[in-house]
Amino acid sequence: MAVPGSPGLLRVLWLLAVFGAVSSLDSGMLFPRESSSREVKELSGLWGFRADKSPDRKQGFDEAWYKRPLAESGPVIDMPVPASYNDITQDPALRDFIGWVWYEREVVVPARWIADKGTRIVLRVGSAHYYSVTWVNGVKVTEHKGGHLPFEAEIGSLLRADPLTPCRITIAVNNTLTLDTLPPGTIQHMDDHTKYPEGFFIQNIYFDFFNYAGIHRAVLLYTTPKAYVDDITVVTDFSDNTGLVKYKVSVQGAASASLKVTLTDKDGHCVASSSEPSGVLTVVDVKLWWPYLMHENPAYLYSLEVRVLASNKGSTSEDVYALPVGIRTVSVTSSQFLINNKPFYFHGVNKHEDADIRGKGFDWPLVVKDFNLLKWLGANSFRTSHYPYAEEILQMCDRHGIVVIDECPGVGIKDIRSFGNASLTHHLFVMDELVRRDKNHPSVVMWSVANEPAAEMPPAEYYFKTLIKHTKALDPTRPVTYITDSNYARDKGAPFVDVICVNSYFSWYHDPGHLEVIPIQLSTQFESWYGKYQKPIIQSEYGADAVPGLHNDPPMMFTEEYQKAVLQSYHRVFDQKRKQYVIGELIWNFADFMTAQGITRVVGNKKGIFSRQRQPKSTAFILKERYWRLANETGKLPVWTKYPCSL
Ligand code: GCB
Repeated sequence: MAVPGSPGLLRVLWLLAVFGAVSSLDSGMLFPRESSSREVKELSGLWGFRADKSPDRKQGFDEAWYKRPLAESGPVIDMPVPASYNDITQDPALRDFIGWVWYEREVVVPARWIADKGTRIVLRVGSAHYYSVTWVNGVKVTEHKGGHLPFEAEIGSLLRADPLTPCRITIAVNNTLTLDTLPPGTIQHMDDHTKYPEGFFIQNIYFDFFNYAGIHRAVLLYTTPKAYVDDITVVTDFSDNTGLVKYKVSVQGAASASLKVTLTDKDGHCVASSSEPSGVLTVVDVKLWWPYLMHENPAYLYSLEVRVLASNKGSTSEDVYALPVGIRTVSVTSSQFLINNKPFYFHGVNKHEDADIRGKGFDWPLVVKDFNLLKWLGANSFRTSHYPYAEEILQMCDRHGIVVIDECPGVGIKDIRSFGNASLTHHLFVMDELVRRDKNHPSVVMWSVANEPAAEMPPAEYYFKTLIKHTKALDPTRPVTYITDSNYARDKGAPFVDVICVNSYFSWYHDPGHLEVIPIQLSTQFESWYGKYQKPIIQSEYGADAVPGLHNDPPMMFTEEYQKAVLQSYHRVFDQKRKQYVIGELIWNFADFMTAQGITRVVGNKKGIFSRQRQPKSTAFILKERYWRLANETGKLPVWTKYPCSL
């Protein structure tokens, strides 16, 4: 975290000190961007698809479906990528499928990519849920455990070995969750044949969203020269009017290389440059990155262009990569969250990547619609409940000034066996992957390592101490938290977090129907947590289900009136406590979303203030009114907001 108020030299020393830690991840995962030296070919569209419905789900591996075109080993259907496969067909068995599914696509690779041996050709999968194995022309190129995060493989030499064969990409994806996956789950076989058919089994999950599966984000081929920018890490700070951009560039594949690093402002003017692979760039008259509604000119981004000129055996090549950079600091006191040394109050939402038909598949129209709704609402922040969102979404946050609590998929850690070594090792690895991917986003201000784990269990203490320490070592510039729903006195991990994030559902899961308990229970909640830890608190979830269009007055559960009354009751308490140590409120949820079927869910969770189709319920207007009032009180509205019709 930044050290508010320290003098310039100390700041540079501090930046140098934290930097070793931030850059300790050994290989990069830069977002693929086109440049004069890089090309990107998106493989979105229709892929061939088959679910392996064999009893043990292993037929595809036993018969090596990846060796030949998929259509030669059985029937194949069209499957859009990116999309979850679950809601695409009319087949309930595919909607609820557990096990391996197979995707295949033949790609025409530009001949010049193949011909030029100085070109690296990289296959990248934005995310596939949960476990994936990838082959190119029948040769395995990579395996990856975990949804929500990208993975890639260099496939140039493979393609060049047989340049006349078309490039056939096969990806097998398995959505089975076990005790040491993130999120965890268990498979339960039902062997009582008086009750269940032969081979019947279910996937138990301990989280409240549909376990959508498939290839959820874009699959790409991209190129770089042989000598390329593998990673860039940026940490920013400022002192008075001077911005500091500490950077480190890692280059791969070059025997010798020279480098040019240029920081340009929005108008394309160079504001600082260097020819060193690491250093601190100084920006005079810095324009800081501010959150939406905190400044008249929010989300200011510079561009850090890195050029690598390499020579290899007499030939030279150049690689160019441009990274958007927002200069800002984040820090936490015992009662405040500071961005650029000014108190920041989170008035935002929790979201899901979730929509009709496409499930968790990335979809630009949905992303842009959601950002328009966030801005309309006057929300300045969201939490990526309960897993990392697509990088394109974080880029939108950088560009629009929406502040992000970036959460890893540590949701539903409820079974004591999920606190074991295998789970912890995987959890630490996922944090490595997440920090490596998202470390340079100015919008990301805090890491959340988990949601509502069974934090009262004895092993939780070691587990969270280790996990939080590890995350802070990866990135000492951002606070770390996890989201709790346990009691302040029993929570074993709370001593290690920087900010207390509490979820509570008074008058819903407890004392259902009794709105009158909210003021007292919520005040007690805040006072107990603050009394014990003296750390700032975010109400990281609160809300109530409302079936859109269902009304009753006096309010009854599941009606829009009840949802409204719950929110208003919470808000009254927030208004008392935000003057003290409550630093934010995030509604559960932005929009209705799909869940597993169950007796408490009527075609999904209905705690959205928007329907799943993004239409407002009455509460959206309540929240809009509140968020704009909060923004008026705590921030500075951008000039264009004076003309509300432009929203
Ligand atoms: C929670 C969970 C969230 C659920 C929500 C609910 O505490 O964090 O994943 O969807 O409650 O509506 O039950």
